[in-house]
Amino acid sequence: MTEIWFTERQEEHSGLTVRVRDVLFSGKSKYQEIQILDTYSLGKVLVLDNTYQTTERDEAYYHEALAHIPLFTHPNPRHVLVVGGGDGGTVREVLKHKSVESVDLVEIDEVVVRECKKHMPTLSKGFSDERVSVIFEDGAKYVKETNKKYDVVIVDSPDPVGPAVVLFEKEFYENIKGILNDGGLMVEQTESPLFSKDFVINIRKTFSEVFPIVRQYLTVVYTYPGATWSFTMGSLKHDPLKVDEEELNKRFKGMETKIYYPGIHKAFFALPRYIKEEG
Ligand code: AG3
Repeated sequence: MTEIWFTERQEEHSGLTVRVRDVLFSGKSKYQEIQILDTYSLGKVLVLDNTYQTTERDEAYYHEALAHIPLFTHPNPRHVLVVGGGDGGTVREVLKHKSVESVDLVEIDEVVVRECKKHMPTLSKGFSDERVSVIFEDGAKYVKETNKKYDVVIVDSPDPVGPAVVLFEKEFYENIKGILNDGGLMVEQTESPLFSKDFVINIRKTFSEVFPIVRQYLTVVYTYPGATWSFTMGSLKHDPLKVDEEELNKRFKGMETKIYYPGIHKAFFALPRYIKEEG
């Protein structure tokens, strides 16, 4: 029998390859090529424009870091905006917080949401929660034009190529700052420090031009380039390194997670020397 293998070329001379059991969806939307693959070793996998977006096997390392670090840094997150993240993994984690009253997900591509609802229910199950509204729009345009305000904004973006480049620019962060409530904060996935060291350092500088408190933290995602993955947080008031662990323990009680627990919160912010702030 012919074997099917999928490779994401992650650098010029290397990539990550996985054996495919079945192609559950393959198509082209207005915005991108979309594949949902059933694989032998990673479970179901969402691929956009030939890059791994999320896999059942390692998605918790990414989505829990992206959602719980900002939500537990904010003392009482009630209104949350998620930009991107059409697979639903981030929304699923946000909904675990009892304080959260509304989650708006702004995703440009309806087809991603439709197909993930169909094929990846372990990620997309949160979409049926009544606190969630899905808005199909360009995220950069939404944050510029909306009159709504949020406590926490989470940017679950793709790589900074093509139309996604604007999601990594100062103007975008200024617009997000403009829709934050007092004491609000934002976080964005900011790529691989191993493969894109200068990008990670530069994005920290861009955030610093907009937010008084800027912190970066890391997780591990086997299928992303370099496997070490960074996030950047911009905050108006609350510092993730000053959270009160006892307070977090109270809020965390009964929450089901794979990676996150209050005792690990500050440890996420330990950075290796090559990307650490000088001084
Ligand atoms: N968004 C970030 C994916 C970046 C992966 N890059 C790559 N494979 N080259 C993931 C969305 C998950 N909700």
